[in-house]
Amino acid sequence: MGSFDRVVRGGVVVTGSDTVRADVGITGETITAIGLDLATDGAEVIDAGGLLVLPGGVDPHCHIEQLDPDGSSYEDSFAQASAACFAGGTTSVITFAAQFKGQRLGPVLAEYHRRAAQGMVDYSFHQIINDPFYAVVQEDIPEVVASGVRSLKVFLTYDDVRIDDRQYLRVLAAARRAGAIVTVHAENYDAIGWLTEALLKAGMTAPKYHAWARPTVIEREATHRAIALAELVDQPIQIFHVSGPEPAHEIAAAQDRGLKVWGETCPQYLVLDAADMDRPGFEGAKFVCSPAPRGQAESDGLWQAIRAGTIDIISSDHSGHSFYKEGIGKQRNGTDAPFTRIPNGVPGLAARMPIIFSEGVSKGRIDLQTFVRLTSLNAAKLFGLYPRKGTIAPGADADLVLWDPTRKVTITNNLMQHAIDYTPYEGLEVTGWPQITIARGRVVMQDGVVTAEPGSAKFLARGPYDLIRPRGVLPNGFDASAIMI
Ligand code: DUC
Ligand code: ZN
Ligand code: ZN
Repeated sequence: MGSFDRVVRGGVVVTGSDTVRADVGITGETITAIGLDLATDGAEVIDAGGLLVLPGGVDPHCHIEQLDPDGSSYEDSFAQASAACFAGGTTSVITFAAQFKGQRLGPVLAEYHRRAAQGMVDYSFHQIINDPFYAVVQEDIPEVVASGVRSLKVFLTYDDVRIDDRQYLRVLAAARRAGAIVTVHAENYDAIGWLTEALLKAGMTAPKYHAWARPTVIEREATHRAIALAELVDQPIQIFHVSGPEPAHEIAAAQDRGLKVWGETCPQYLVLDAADMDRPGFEGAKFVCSPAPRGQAESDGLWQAIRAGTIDIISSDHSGHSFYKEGIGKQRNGTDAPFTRIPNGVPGLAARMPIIFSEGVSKGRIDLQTFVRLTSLNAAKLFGLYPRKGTIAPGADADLVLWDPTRKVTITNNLMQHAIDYTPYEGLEVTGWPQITIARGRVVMQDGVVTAEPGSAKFLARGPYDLIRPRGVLPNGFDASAIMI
């Protein structure tokens, strides 16, 4: 009897730092060896000849079964979303537990745990803070963080969920005390409101005006402010879904000054365009998300920011709203709805890695190691999942994706395996496709067939880690966060 349960044999192993020809030995749920010609006696051999062996993807920003204030939820169940993840090579997600006004966090988080445990993909949460009242800040945030949810998410815009600058400061301070990172949706609430009112008064209500209501400048301003206030509190933050070079420059400037500020972008800002929202009829609603997709110059600028390392994570921001179903999803308010009443977001769990591989590696914009850093390693590091996730190393979870770098695929919705009835990437041709996904040692997807058992997901509790420790640099050396609740 050999020492491995499974051996992935004959592939090219890629991590965030290396590309080597090697076998991977798996014992139980764990990688136990990497080397040439590992003994295979008694082991199941998984042939990786001609394939790349990559760490399973980590998607650190996706909305799954998220509840709306009216009690309805985003369409994908955790089980369906897990299938979509595995189909696209992703084996871990960080999704959201959403607090609404007046709610304590304990029961909110418990409900999302209950839901997520029914899926197959390993998960953690960002705790959304919509209402940082005293008990939430004083008692709940420390408890949530101690339970392993080591990131808080805030919106600086959206009517029902935004927090103002003073509230943002309270959340930053609470995160600093508890040892969590804060992730930020950065757009200027009042400027969007002002522009929106003008557009509606002028009768400009079609989906394409969604982009007019939130031009880049309002994202740049909010990014600048989010960073400045985080500097004031000395609290590490990540700016979510950066849509172009202007907000990316704000992040680069902060990084140049040594601040702990990170940025992510998403495939929609690399391959979609504001013009997509101007398709005939209601079709443009398929592409309505926030920030809005922009144009070629912005996606070129984003690739530059990615190559420079300013943007070091690409998430999906998967937000499933079907397009064709009457009365729900994008049609919730009818097909004549003004842009203000179209649910925001695009689905993308399964499309994320193939699009980034194709647009990045296959088109020569980035190398293989950068692809791994963008799609798994950096998210695992920033959010405290490393080295269990995000790499191929002895002791890491055996989460692997066996990737065919030459396979050409035209993206269609049936390949996405989500509950949503469309993909904004329909018809996009990609080179490079996941052939086998292995999650904690089990083959969970082969040739598009997902075989994982619902209920096999594990919660990924995240303990304290150095990367998100505050720098200890405060204006005047005065730590207001130690005083202000
Ligand atoms: N924007 C978000 O901030 N979240 C979900 C979807 C979207 O478009
Ligand atoms: Zn957002
Ligand atoms: Zn989001």
